[in-house]
Amino acid sequence: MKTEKIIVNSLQEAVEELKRTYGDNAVVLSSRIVKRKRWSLFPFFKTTLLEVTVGIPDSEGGEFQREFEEKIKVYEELEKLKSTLSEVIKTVQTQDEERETSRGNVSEGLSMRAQRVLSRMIYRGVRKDVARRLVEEACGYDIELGKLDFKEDLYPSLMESFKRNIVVEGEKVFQNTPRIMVLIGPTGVGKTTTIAKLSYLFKRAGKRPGVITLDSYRVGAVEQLRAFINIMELPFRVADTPEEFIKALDEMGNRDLILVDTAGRSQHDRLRLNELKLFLESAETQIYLTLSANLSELVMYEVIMQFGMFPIKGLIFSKLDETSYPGNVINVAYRTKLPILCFTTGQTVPDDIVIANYEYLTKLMLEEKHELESAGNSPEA
Ligand SMILES: Nc1nc2c(ncn2[C@@H]2O[C@H](COP(=O)(O)OP(=O)(O)OP(=O)(O)O)[C@@H](O)[C@H]2O)c(=O)[nH]1
Ligand SMILES: [Mg+2]
Repeated sequence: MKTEKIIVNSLQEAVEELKRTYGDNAVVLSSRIVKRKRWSLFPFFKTTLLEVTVGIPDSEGGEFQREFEEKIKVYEELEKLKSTLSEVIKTVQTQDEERETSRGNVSEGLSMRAQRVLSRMIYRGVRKDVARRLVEEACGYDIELGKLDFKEDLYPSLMESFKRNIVVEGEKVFQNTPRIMVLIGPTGVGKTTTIAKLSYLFKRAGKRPGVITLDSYRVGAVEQLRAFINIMELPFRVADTPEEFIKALDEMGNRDLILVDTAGRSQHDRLRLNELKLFLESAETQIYLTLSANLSELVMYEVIMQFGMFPIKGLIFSKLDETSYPGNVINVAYRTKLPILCFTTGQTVPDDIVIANYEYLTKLMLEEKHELESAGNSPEA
C-alpha cells in the first residue's frame, strides 16, 4: 500500500477527495490537526486544518479487501445495537410522557415484601418496567399467599434475577485478561483516574500491566497519569499519532496487558471521534465506554449511540458516589446487555473502585449508600 498526505478542512472533505482521486479502495490512515497561516501578510491569523495520511492499495482485492470486509461486519453488528437503542429511547420517552397521566399498578400480584423491593428499586431510579421484570423473575408463585413472592431469601433471589438479566464481566476480565484495554468516553467522566485504579488492581492481581495515553491535548493530562503510574513503577508511554501508538505497543511487547487512556470526547464532536477511531483501528483493542452514573438514562443512550462507531466491549460506570439514584446503571445494563466491567466510587486512587459483581449490584439496590462502602469485592493477588 502507498501512503500520501493531503491537507483538507475536514475528514468529510478528505473522504470525498479520496473517492474522487483514487476510487473506493483508498482509506484514511491517520489525521492530525495543523495550523496554517491564512494570509502571508498577517502571520497571526492562522486557520485550523487537517493533515490526513491516506493509504492507496497497490492492487485490488487480497489482504486489504479481506480486512475491510471484516471491519464492515463489526460495524453491521454495531448498527444492530443502535437500532435496538433507538427503540429503547422511544419507549423511555413514551414512559416519561405517560408517567403523569397513567398510574398503572406495577405491583399487582406481588407479595408485600416483593412490593417493598419493587418500590425501593423504582425510588432508586430503576424504570417501572425494568424493576417489575427483575422482581418478577426473582419470584415464584406462592400458593398460600396467592401471589408472587421471592423464591428464597431476598438477596439470593434478586441476585439470581440480576444474573439472568444483566451481564457482569468484572471478575472474568481479571481471569482472562485482554491484551489491550482502551477506555473511551465523554470528557471528565473519570477515564484517567480509572486507568490508574485498574493498573493498580491488575498489578495486585499478579499481572504485568503497562499504560499508554493518547491524550496529549489537555494541559497536564499526561503528567496526571504519569505521576500515578510512576508510583506503581509501571511503564508509561505517550502516543500522538497512530504510528506512535503502534510503536508504543511494540515497546510494551513484554507486558501482560496494556491499558490505554484516551482524551475525553463530546459525543457530538464527530471530527474528534473519527480521529480517535483512526488510532484504535490501528491495533487489536478491547474498548470500554465510561459513563458517569449521574447522567440521565436518555443521555447515557445518546452517548452509547454516538460512541457506537467503536466496537464497545463493555461499560464502566463512574462516580457512583455522586448519586443516590443509581437505577440508571440497572436500566442501561438491562436494556443494552452490554457487560459491566467496574464501578468507581470516589476520587481516591487506587481505593475507590469496585470490580463489577452481582453481589455489589444487588446491594446497590437494597442497601443504603453508607452500607455500600464496605461492599467492594475486588480480586486479590
Ligand atoms: N466523585 C468522583 N469523582 C471522580 C471519580 N472518578 C474520577 N473523579 C474525578 O473526576 C474528575 C475528572 O477525572 P478524570 O479521570 O481526569 O476524567 P477523564 O475522563 O480522564 O477526563 P478527560 O480526560 O478530561 O476527558 C477528577 O476530579 C477526578 O478526581 C469517581 O468515581 N467519583
Ligand atoms: Mg483523562
